[in-house]
Amino acid sequence: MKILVLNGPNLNLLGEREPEIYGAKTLADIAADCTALAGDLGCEVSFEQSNHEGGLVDALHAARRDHHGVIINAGAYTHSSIALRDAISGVALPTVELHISNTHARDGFRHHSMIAGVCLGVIAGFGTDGYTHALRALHSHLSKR
Ligand code: CA2
Repeated sequence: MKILVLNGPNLNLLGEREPEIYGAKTLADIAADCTALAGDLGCEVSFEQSNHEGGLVDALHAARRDHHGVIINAGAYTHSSIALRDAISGVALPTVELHISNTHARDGFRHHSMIAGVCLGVIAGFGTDGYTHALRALHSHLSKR
């Protein structure tokens, strides 16, 4: 079982800015946490980050070939990208939408997700621990299929 953890715009800055919202961990720290958990669960994870909408679409298309599921923190594209919604729906891999912050407790423009309707489920508000929560949830889902 192979799972892609895909991160969108500005998430490469994790651990450097706004720790009060996004915590102190870097994307590399999160990748290490997920890799350790994947070892325990007996699955494999790969990680990608892009600041570009098309880069995220390309990564989803590539995942179709050899991955079984996706965890996506699409960053601000969550709230705007029909292209990303179409890619998630088109690739048809079980996908978990993940947010570090509780987007519903923030600005009104963060309350709507363009992608939630084509995702298996949504995890938001648990800080960077949300990545391992999402991995457990997706692994459990895929194990039942
Ligand atoms: O809570 C999340 O995970 C978000 O997806 C983060 C996005 C935001 O646009 C979404 O509404 C919710 C923003 C990511 C920005 O990441 C930064 C990390 C460190 C410093 C500055 C930005």
